[in-house]
Parts: sequence; structure tokens; C-alpha cells
Amino acid sequence: MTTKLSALQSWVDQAASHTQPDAIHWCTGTDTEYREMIKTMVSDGTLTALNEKHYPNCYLHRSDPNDVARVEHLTFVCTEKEEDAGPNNHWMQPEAAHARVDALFDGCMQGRTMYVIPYCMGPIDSPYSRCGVEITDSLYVVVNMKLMTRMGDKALQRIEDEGTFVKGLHSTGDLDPERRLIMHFPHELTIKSIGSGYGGNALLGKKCHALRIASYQARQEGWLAEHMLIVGLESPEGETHYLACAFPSACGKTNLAMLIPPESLPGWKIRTLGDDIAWLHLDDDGQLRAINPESGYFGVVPGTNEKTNKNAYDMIMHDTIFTNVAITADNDPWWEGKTDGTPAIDWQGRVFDAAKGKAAHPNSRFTVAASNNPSYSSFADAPEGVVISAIVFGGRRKELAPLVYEAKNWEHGVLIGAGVASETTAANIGEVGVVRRDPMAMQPFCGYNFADYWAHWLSFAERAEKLPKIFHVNWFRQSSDGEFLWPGFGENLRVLRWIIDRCENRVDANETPIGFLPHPEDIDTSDLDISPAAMQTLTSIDRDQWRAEMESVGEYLESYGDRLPEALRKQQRSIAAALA
Ligand code: OXD
Ligand code: MN
Repeated sequence: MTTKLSALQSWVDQAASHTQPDAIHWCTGTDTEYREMIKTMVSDGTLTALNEKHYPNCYLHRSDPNDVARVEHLTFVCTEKEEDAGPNNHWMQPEAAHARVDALFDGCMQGRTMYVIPYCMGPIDSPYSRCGVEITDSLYVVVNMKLMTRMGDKALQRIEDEGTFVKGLHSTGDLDPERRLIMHFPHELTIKSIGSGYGGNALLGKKCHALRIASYQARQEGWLAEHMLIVGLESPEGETHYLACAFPSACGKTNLAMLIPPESLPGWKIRTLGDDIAWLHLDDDGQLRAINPESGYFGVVPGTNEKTNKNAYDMIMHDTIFTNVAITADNDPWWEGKTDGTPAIDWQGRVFDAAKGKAAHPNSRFTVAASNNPSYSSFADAPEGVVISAIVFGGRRKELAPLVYEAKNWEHGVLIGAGVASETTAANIGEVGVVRRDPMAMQPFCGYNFADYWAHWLSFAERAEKLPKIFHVNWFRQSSDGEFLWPGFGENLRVLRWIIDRCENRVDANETPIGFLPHPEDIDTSDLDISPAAMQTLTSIDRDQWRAEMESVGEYLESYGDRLPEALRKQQRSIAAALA
């Protein structure tokens, strides 16, 4: 097959002469194509079929043990001027970057097939969607892209009509981390990734396109590409609100997006629109609307069970690709936190031996179509998206951050987002459990200088008619003896309810220098085993700790130098002064 779009055809021809594949396959995106690809991978050992009775149409893939997470230190944003990429990114000059990565692509697809995947991020007929084409030599990537994006003929048609698309060239190369690079060229709407077959390094529609390149595009075009879940909450009275929540990787976005109301809150209905990425646009009425550019989930498996996330647990019992989980003697997938079965073979394919480490890799993942989700919202396919009532930031913090607080206004909310900090997780190669700043949960994903990004966020105050309120939550606060103070999971609805009540001006709050905190009695804790003292800790601030925090936020912001928007500096100073 070919395309009538000459820009696409010549890019594919050029990639083919550069990487020299034996064959080229244009992906049509049909279910038949998917099934045939799965069959090929089962016969060559790329996938293992799991127990067909317990897990129909489920497969296990084991990635190279050196290739199990994102690699921020090998991920580059390549702009002419280093300051345009900003201190938040690793930078390389574009010409030098192309030369370096192109040398690795030379002849790398010899003996392999090149797959051309046209895809659309967002509903095919949405004006807010954007398209891309990924070229890859990995069939595993193709089937993941089929589950995660709207890919194939319809996307190609839109690309041919529009004439523009993001170019993503990917090869697994030789999987040597020394020859692994993930390069972004925002001005060229181009991504080049080599040396990894795993997750966000390889499924280029996700982090590379829908966040790094899209955030750059969004700034030019006046919208936002964010690391946010989108969830709809319908109260027993039939009132619906949509929230967009930004938490760092592996901090529970999927769980919150698929929340099951606890028995103590009957009548609430929770519907998932997205679990990882939101594109936010101002509509003609000046309200912020969100679409989820993805159509599937690439979620962390460990910890998923009937109690923590029954929807996810049920969702991944069929038509799912697992990566790096363990298996039982019955050939069922197994992971830490699964309440039945025992691991026989670990994620590396070895007989399980607890002395050698965990059975499933802590960053093992499921890939599954969003439509498998029992709480899937049909609005995820709505071209116009949904109006967002509240934006919620959050992180994983043992100390300091209260359960929930509300920004005083949009500018203050942007400061709260810019100051987000969280403990690092296994989603990236590197140390786990270290607190680092992760503004808007976008530290690994913003395709340009954070200072310019914050200025862009601030600009919405002038351009919008009605903006969502901004909140910050922390589900992970611990007591001095290391116990979680808040039960989390489904019980988080109690906090979301307060957020909605604040959006509707139905509940009073306690004004503090860091924002509005709930009166403890306004968070319903009936049926919860939580002491008044714990609630007091969760709904108050320690001024000494917050003084130190605001000083640290100030130092962090100043590291962006002259480009830092004055409005943020002012917000930080006024809060620091109020705490003094
Ligand atoms: C993800 C991540 O995979 O944020 O979603 O790392
Ligand atoms: Mn993510």
C-alpha cells in the first residue's frame, strides 16, 4: 500500500532507504490484522498466550531486562536554543542530535519488516484531535498502538485530508542502553526513538507525541496537553461534574479514573474518560473542555486487585497484553498484590525465587482498550469533549501536604501546580522514593521550558470566560510510624465530593496562607477507621514546614531565571510572607 499524501510517502521512502527493512507493511487497523499479528508473535515467542479459560485473548510479553521503564536521562528535547528546551529537559542541538541518532538508524531494519502506523490522538472527528504516523520495526509496538490509539485506515484518511502529521521513527535497534536515545524535535513535529521496545519509549503516540510534542504545539495554538486523567462524577441527585487530575506516574491516576464508590456513598456513578493524558481547549463560550487523546490504557499492574480497583481487575481479565508480569503454574498472569494464585515463573522467565526479587517487575504493565473498562464513558468518544469543573494536582508525599486544599484563584493554582513535588517511582529508570519537583506532573513530559509553560498556563486567565477551580490532593500522607493516614482508593470520593461542593459554592472552608482547607467535619468519614487526630493532621498545615516548603519552591522557581513569570514570583512571595 501507499498513500496519496506525498509528504508521507516521501518520508516513508526516506526512512526505508535509511533503515533498509526487508518489507514494508502499512497498518490498516482492522481486528483481523491485529489477530494475525498476535498469531505471528505467539509463534515466534514474542508473546506467550495466557490461560485461555481464565484470561481469554490475553498475552504476556517479556521485555529485555534492561528495558523496563522510561529513561529520562536518554530523552532529549532538541531546539536550536538550549533555553527553549529549558532546565527541565535534556537538550541537544537539532543538527547534532539528528546526526547522532541517524547513525544508529543506519541499516537497523535489515532482516526486519517496517510497519507504518497512521494514528489519530483523540476521536477521529474531533477538531481537538491531532494525528501522527509511527514507523517501527516492532510488532509488539503495532499491537499496543492498536489498543492505545485510533489507528489505521481512518486515521490515514484524516492525515491525507489535513496534510499534516507528527512523524515518529522508532526501532528497537539492538536494545543496548548505550545505543538508546529518545529524541524530540518540536519545531519539526518529529520524534526519533531507538534502542528500546518498552512503553513510552516505543509507543510514540503516548508520552512523545501526546505530551512532549503536543505540549509544544498546544502552546503555539493556545491549548494545553497535560498528564491528567479525566473522570466524570454523577451524584445521586443526577448532577455531573468532570475533573481533570494531574498526578505523577504511578501515583494512582488509573485507580482514581476508575474509582468505585464505597458502600457508604450509594447512588454515585463514576465514569472514566481517560487515565493518563488530557488535551484541554477553550471552547467558543470560553470554557475549558477536555478530550482524552488515547483510546487505551498502559497501566501499572502490581497492586491491582478486587479491593483496590475492581474495574481494572475485571478489565484486564480478557483482551489484554501484559508486559513483565509473572505467571502461575496454570499460566495465569501474577503480580504482587494479586490475591489469588502463586507465582511459578518470574517476569524474566526464571523459576520464581523470592531471593532473586519480585515476581512481577514493579513497573509491569497492562495494555488494554479503554472500551474494556466497565466504567468507560461514551463521552470519551465525543468530538467536543467535556467541560472541566475542577483541575486537581497531587503527589505522593509522606509529610507536609494536607489531604486536600483549594487555590485562591487561577494564578495561585498555577503556583500550586508549579510547586508539585512527589516521591519518584519505578515508572522511570533511577532512584525510587526520592522527593523531587514535578510541576503539573509534567517534569518528564513538557516539550519546552517550564517557565514559558507556566506563562502559557497563566495566559488562560485573560482568555477564558469561566475557568475551573484548582485543587491539590495528597492520598499518601503518613503518620510518624509510617502508617497511611487516609484509606485512599474508593474512599477518595469523599474528598472529590468536597471538591465538587466547593465548585458549587455549597460548603465553607478554612482560609490559610496556602489556600482553602476543609473544615474536618466537612469531609465525611462515617464508617472509616480514622481518628479525629488523624483528620486534624490531614486538614491543617504545619507553618514551620510550610515556610521551608515555600522557600524551597521559591528557590526552585528562581532556577528558571529571567523567564520566570513575575506573577508566579509574586504569588510565591505573598504566601511566604503570610506564613512568616
Ligand atoms: C506512564 C508514565 O506510563 O507516566 O503513564 O510513566
Ligand atoms: Mn503517565
